[in-house]
Amino acid sequence: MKLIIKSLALGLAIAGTLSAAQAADFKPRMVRFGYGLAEDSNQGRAVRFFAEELNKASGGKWKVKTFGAASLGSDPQMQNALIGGAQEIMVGSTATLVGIVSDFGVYDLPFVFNSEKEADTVLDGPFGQKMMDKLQGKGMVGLTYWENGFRNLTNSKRPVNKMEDMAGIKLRVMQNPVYIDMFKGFGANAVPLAFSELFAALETGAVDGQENPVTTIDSSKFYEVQKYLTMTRHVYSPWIVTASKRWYDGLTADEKAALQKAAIASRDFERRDSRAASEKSMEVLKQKGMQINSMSDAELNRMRATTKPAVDKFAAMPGHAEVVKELDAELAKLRK
Ligand code: TF8
Repeated sequence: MKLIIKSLALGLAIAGTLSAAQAADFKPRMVRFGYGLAEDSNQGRAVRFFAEELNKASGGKWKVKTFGAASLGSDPQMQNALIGGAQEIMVGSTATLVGIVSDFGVYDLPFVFNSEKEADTVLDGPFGQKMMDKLQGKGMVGLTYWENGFRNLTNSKRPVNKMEDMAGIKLRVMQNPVYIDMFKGFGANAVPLAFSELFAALETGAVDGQENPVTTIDSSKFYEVQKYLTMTRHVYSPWIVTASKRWYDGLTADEKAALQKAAIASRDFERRDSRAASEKSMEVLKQKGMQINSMSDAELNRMRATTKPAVDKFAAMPGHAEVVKELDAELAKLRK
């Protein structure tokens, strides 16, 4: 008996010297982490970083598998898989969440953020957290925001130097009413479509154009099917990493803490990586033969004025006026 106790004590002493990861309360789990962009993209790199952090933190007990290029489905399909518990983690555009929590459309209001720094401060602060908390009642848990980036316009028809140049262009937009209203206001023919169908739609000419940050235009090889790029920066688009609430609720406290820690580390990695990639992508797009132009401030101001009905329409929906006011207040604090 004494011997058993002695060897138990010895066992515990050895366990004590093992890494914190092995001592922490992790259960063996298979975790599916899905995303929509190409594997070779800023999104893919950050997903792999996140997965690696979790695998390490769990001492190998978690097997986090990554699934790129919408192989688990488009953003809305993955959201439903999270809610139903058929998938554990995803990252996608906040804009595609409006079918679940319509308040998320606030981030898509045109020309809201002036800089990446403003976006970081608001998203990582109480406003961003409050928005994430709204997902809990719908079966999802918001973990962190990553940068997708300022969105710019591409098309295969003509250079867009002024708003009128968008007239009649069949433009793919995300499945989100703010984008549909905004681009209709600009005179384009806005067509909502899942990102996973976008390349084919551009290639076949089903649509003439689209809008996304330069990193995505590069990683999705849109330069193969788009000639003109206009630096409109009309919306700052965040990505959001979310988990299935059903799954999350079954995690141990140690697992939840590790998930949170890895989320923050991935955020810092992703933003640094995306910002560096953005500069490189501009060079790639030029080199691939895209014709790139900027828009004058006067023209951008004219566009902004044109979006007023779209903004008013969003604000008139239940609860939205309050959300817009809260975001404006956060931004006012930063700008004074
Ligand atoms: C879009 C978005 C996408 C993201 C990505 C699939 O245009 O910007 O790039 O939702 O996660 O649909």
